[in-house]
Amino acid sequence: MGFSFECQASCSHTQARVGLFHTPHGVVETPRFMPVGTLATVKGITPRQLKDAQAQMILANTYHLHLQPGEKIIEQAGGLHRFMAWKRPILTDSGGFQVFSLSQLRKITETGVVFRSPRDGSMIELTPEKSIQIQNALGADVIMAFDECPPADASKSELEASTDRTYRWLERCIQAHQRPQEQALFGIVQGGIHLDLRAKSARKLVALDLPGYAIGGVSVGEAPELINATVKYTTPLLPKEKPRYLMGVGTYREMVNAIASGVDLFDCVIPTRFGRHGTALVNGTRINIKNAQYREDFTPLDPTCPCYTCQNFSRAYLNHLVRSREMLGYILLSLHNITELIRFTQRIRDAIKSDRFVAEFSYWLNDY
Ligand code: PRF
Ligand code: ZN
Repeated sequence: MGFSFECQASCSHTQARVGLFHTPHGVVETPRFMPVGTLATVKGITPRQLKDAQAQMILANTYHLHLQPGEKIIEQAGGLHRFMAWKRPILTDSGGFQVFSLSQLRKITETGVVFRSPRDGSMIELTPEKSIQIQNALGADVIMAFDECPPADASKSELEASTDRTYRWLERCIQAHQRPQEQALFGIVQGGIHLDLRAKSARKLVALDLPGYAIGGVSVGEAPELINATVKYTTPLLPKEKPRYLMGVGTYREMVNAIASGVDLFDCVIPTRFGRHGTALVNGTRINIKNAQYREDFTPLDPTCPCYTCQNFSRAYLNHLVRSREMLGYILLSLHNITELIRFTQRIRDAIKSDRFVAEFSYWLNDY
C-alpha cells in the first residue's frame, strides 16, 4: 500500500527518465499519457478497452462530478473505482481549472470561487476545503490541490497575486486532507510564463514535501515556445524522487520536450475530443477521416497499431461511419487515438531504457 516513485532508467543527454509510480490501485509506468474520464467515463470507451489500450492511470474531474451525479452518490457506490468499474489508478483534478475555464459569473476571493452551476443556474462555492472533501469522497489515488489557473493574457502582477493565493490554498488543502495514506495530494506550480514566479512557487511547494508535483498554468493560450521554455525551467526545480505531472498537455511535441525536461505524467482531452470530431492521430500527424481521399482506402488507420480499430476496420469504413454520423465511428477513432498516445509514451520509455531517446525522438526535440 501507499505511494512511492522509483526511477528505473534515465537518459544521458536529457532529464528524461523512466519510472514506476506505485499507488494503492497499482503501478504506473512513466512517462505515461493518462486518458481523461471527466464524468467518470472516458467518453465512448469501456474500462476493458482502456485496459487493452494499456491505460494505467486515468483522470476524472471534481468540478463535473460534483455537479453531476454529486460525490455522495459516488461515495455510496463505494467510490469512483467501483462506480465506474476501473480497478487501476485514478487521478482527480481539483476543479480549480475547470471553474475558470468552463463556468460563468465567477467571483474569486481568498476563500475560494463562487460560480453559477451550468446545470441549474444555482450558485456554487468551491473552496480548497470543499475540493479536498469532494476528492476524499471520490476516492481517487491521486488528488490535486485546488489552484487558480489564470489565462495567458493575465498581467504579471495578477499572476503573482494568484500564485501566492494558490500557495495559501494549498496549505488549506493539506489541512483539509483526511486520507493521506490512501490518496496522494499533489501540489501545482503556477506562475504563468514568468520564470521568477515559477521559481518562487516551486520553492515554496517543494518545502512542503508533497508526494508529487504538477506544473499547471501551461498550455492556456501562450505561444508554444513559451510552453517549452516554462516547462524546461520549472521541471528541474521539482524533486527528482517524486512524480512530475504536466497538466493538460498531450501533443506529441509538447510531450517529448516535457519528457526531455523530466516530466513523467500527462493528460489531455485530445484523443477523445478529436475522435468525436472525426480526427485520427496517426504517426505524429492528424488526419481527417471524412476526407474524400479515404472513401476507397481499405487500409487500416495505422497497420502497426495493435488497437481493435486498426486490427479490424479500414479507413474507408471509418470514413463511411463518420460521414453517416454513426456513433461507432467516433468510438473507434477515440479508441485508436488513446492507444496511439499511450503507445507513443511507451515507445519513449523503451527508447530511454536503451538510451536512444534523443536519437529516436530528435524530430520532436527542440534543443538537443
Ligand atoms: N490547474 C488544474 N488543472 C489543470 C490546469 C491547471 O493549471 C491545466 C493547465 N494546462 C490543465 N488542467 N488544477
Ligand atoms: Zn489503432
